[in-house]
Amino acid sequence: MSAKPDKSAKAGSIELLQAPNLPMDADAILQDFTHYFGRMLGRRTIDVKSPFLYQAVVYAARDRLMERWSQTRKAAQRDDTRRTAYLSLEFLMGRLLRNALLNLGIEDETADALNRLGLDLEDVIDSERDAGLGNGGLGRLAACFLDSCATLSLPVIGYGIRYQYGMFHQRIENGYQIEEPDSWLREGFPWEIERIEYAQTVRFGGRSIVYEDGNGVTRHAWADTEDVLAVPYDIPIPGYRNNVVNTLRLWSASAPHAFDLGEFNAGSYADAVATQNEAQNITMVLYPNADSENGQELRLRQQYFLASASLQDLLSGWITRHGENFEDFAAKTCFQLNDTHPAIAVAELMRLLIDVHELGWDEAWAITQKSMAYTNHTLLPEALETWPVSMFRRLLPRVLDIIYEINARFIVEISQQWPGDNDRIARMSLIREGSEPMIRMAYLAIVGSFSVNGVAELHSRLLREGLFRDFAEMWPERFNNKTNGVTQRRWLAACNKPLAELITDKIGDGWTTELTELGRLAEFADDPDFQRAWRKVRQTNKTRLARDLQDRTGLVVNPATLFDVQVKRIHEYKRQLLNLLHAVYLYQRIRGGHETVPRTIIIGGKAAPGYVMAKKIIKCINNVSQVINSDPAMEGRLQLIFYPDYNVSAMELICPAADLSEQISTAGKEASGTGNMKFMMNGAVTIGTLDGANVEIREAVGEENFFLFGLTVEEIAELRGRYSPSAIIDADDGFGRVIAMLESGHFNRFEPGVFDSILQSIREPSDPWMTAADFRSFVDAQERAADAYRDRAGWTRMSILNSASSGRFSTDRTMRDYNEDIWNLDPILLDGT
Ligand code: 26Q
Repeated sequence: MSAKPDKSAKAGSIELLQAPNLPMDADAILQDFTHYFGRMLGRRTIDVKSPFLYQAVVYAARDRLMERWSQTRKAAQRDDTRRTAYLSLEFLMGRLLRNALLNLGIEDETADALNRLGLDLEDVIDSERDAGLGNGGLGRLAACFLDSCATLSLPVIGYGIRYQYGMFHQRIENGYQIEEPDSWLREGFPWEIERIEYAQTVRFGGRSIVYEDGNGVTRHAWADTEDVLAVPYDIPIPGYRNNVVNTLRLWSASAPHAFDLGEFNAGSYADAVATQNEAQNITMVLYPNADSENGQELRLRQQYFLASASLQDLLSGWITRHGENFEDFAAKTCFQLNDTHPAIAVAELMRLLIDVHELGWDEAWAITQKSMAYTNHTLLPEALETWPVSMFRRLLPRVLDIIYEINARFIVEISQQWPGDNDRIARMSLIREGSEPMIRMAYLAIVGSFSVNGVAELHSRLLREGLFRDFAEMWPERFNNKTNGVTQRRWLAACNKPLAELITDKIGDGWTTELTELGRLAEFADDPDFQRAWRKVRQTNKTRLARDLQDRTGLVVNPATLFDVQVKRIHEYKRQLLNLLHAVYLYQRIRGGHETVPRTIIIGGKAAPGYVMAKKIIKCINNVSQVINSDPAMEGRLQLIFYPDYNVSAMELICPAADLSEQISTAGKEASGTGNMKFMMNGAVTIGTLDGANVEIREAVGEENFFLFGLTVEEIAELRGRYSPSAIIDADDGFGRVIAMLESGHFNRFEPGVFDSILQSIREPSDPWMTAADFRSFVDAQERAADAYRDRAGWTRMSILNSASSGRFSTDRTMRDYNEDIWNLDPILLDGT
C-alpha cells in the first residue's frame, strides 16, 4: 500500500480516483501534515496546544480515506448491490482519529511523523472532542454497528441527524448535576464533507388534498406546506484494513431559500431571516432523554425530517440507476429502524411511492413491508413512543391520512383472523383511543416491517410474551433476536493497547477481526507468567484511571484497591441506588471495625435534565461520597467517587481499569446492556442480575466466574402485589442500619429533607424497581466478590476467563447475524481484491 503517486495522472476527478492510493509511510504523512498545517490552515508555529495540529493530522488521514471512500462507492454502484440503510436518531461516535488510524493501519507511521516535530500523537488524539450525537446504549450501538459493517465489507449506510449541540456536558455543583451545552462543532469538525448537491426538501404543515390526474385517477397531494432544506454531511467509516470506507450521512436543516423574497419585499426583513432560524431549529439539539418524556413537537419534526430526507435520498439514487421502476426496490433495499424513533419512515415511504412516484397502494405496501425491519431496545411500557393524532394532523396531515389507511386495512386483517374480537382490535390498533387519541409508533413499526428484533435473548423472549404478545401471535415468523455486541477495535485494540499487545503476543492478532479467537487465552488462565503479565497490564490501566480521576475530582486514588465500577445513564431501573446502599453498608461495616477488601467505588453517568429522581440520585451519591472520602477511618479502605461528565472517551479510560462491573438492573428491565460487554472484554468480572445480556454473558463465562444475585423476572412478577420493603428492612439489621443512617440526615446535615423522596421510593410497596428486595442478595454477592479478590491468582484467572469468553459479544457477530437473517447483503467487492 505504498505506491508512489503517479505524476502523469491528470487532475480532474475521474483520473484522480483511479490514481494509485497515497503512500502510507511516515514521510508522506509528515509532508501532508505540513502542507495542511501551513498552507491550508495558515499556521506557522507548532504549538503543542494548538487545535490546528489535530485538524492537520485529520486532513492527512482523511486524504487516505477519501480515495478508498470513492472506490467503495464506485464498487457498490457498479455491482448495484443490495444495501441497508440504518436509520437512527443517534450515532454516538465519540472520537474518530484513533479509530481511523487504526483501521487504516497507519497509527505508528503517524506517531512517527509527529515525533519528528517533537509532537506526541497521544496528545493530539486526546485533544479531539467527542462526537456525542447520542444518549447512551442505543446511540453507541449504532456507532459500533457501522465499524463492524465496514470491517465486514457490508454495504450499509448510516442515516442520522447532524445536531448542532450533542449530548450536554455535565458539571457537578454542590453535588447537583448542571447541564452545559455541547457546542462540539465550534472549532469545526474536519471529518465531514458537506454534500449540498444531494440536498432534499422536507415538508411540514399545510393540508392534504384529493384531485383527479390527467388520466382520471384519484390522487392525493400535500399542499401549502412549509418546506425545510435537508443538507447532508458525510462522514467516512473505514473498515479494519480492508480498504472499504462506508458512509454515515447526517442531515442538517436550513431554510430552502436564503430568505423568503415575498416577506422581504413586504418589508419584514427580520421576519424573513427569522424563518431561517425556525428551519435550523429542527437540527439544533439532541433530546437528552434516555427513555420516556414523550410528546415534544420539535422531536416529531426531527424524526420526520430524518425519515423523509433519508428515504428521498435513497429513492433518488434508485431512480438514477433504475428509472421509475420499483419492481426490484425491495429486493435491493433494506431499512433498519433503530427503535421507533425513525418509524414514521413506514408511512413516509408509502407517501413517497404513492403520491410522488404514483404507485398503487398494494404495490407500495408490498415494497414497504418487504424493506423495513425494526429493532426494539426497551421493555419499559412507559417508554413506548406515542404521538397525539392532533399534532400529526397539524404537522404532517398527509402522513396521518396514510397511517389511518394502514390501520384500517390492518384492522380488517385482525378481524379476519379473530372475528368479533373487539378487545383485540382495540389492543392492537395503531391508534390508542381516548380523549386525546395517540399513535402507537411501535405498532406502526411492527405492522410495516418484515422483521422485529430484540437485542438480547431474554429481551426478545419477553417482547414476544409481553409487550408485543398479540403481534407475535399474529406473525410469529417476524419476531427474532439479535444479541447486541461492541466493536473490539475500539473497545479493546484502541482503548487498551497494553492488554491488546499482551493478547496478541500470546495468540496472534486474529481476534481483531474474529473475537472468538480470544477463547484460546483460556488455556493460559492459570499460567503464572501470563497471570503476572496480565496483572501488570491491569495495574498500568488502573494507575492511568487514577490519574484521570485525580485530574477531574482532586481525589487521590490508590490503584491497588478493588475498582468497583458502575457507569451508564442514571435511571431508577439501573439501580445506582442499590450500589449506593451497598457503599453505605460498607462504610458502616468499616466503622464497626470489620476488615474489608480496600475498594474504590466509581459511579458515573448523566441524568435526563427533566428526570427529577435521577438527579436526586446523583446528588445523593455525591453527598455520601463527601462524607466517606473525608472520614479518616475510611483512608485506604473505602472511597466513593462520582465520575463527572461520563461519555464515550471516559469509558475508553474506565473499562480497561475496572475489576468489578456493576450490571444490577431489576430483572426484566434492561433490554441488553453493552457496557457489560466492554468491561468483560477488558477483563472485569461482572456482578449482576439475570437481566438483558447478563444472562448470555454468564452462560459464556460460566457461573463460577460471575457474581449473580437478585430476583429473576418470574420472581419479580410473583412478588408484585405482596411486596413490603419496610418489612424487609425491619427484618434485616444491616439493611435497617443503612436506611436509618440515611434517614437520620447523616449525609445531608445542612440540607434537611433533600433525600426524603429517594428514601420514600425505597419503602414504597409499589416500587417498580424493588431495590429493597435485592439488597441482601446484592451484599452477599459483593462479599463473595471481595473474598474472590483476596485470592490474587484466583481473581486473575477469572479476569482472563472473562476476556477469553467475550468472543460472542463482538458486533462483528451481531452484524453477521443481522445479515444472515434480515439483510442478506453481499460484501462489497473492491477492484483488485
Ligand atoms: C424518547 C423520547 C423523546 C426523546 C428521546 C427519547 C429516547 C432517546 C434515547 C428514548 C430512548 C433512547 C435510548 C434508549 C437506549 O439507549 N436503550 C438502550 O439500548 C441499548 C442498545 O440496544 C441496550 O443495550 C440498553 O439495554 C437499552 O436501555
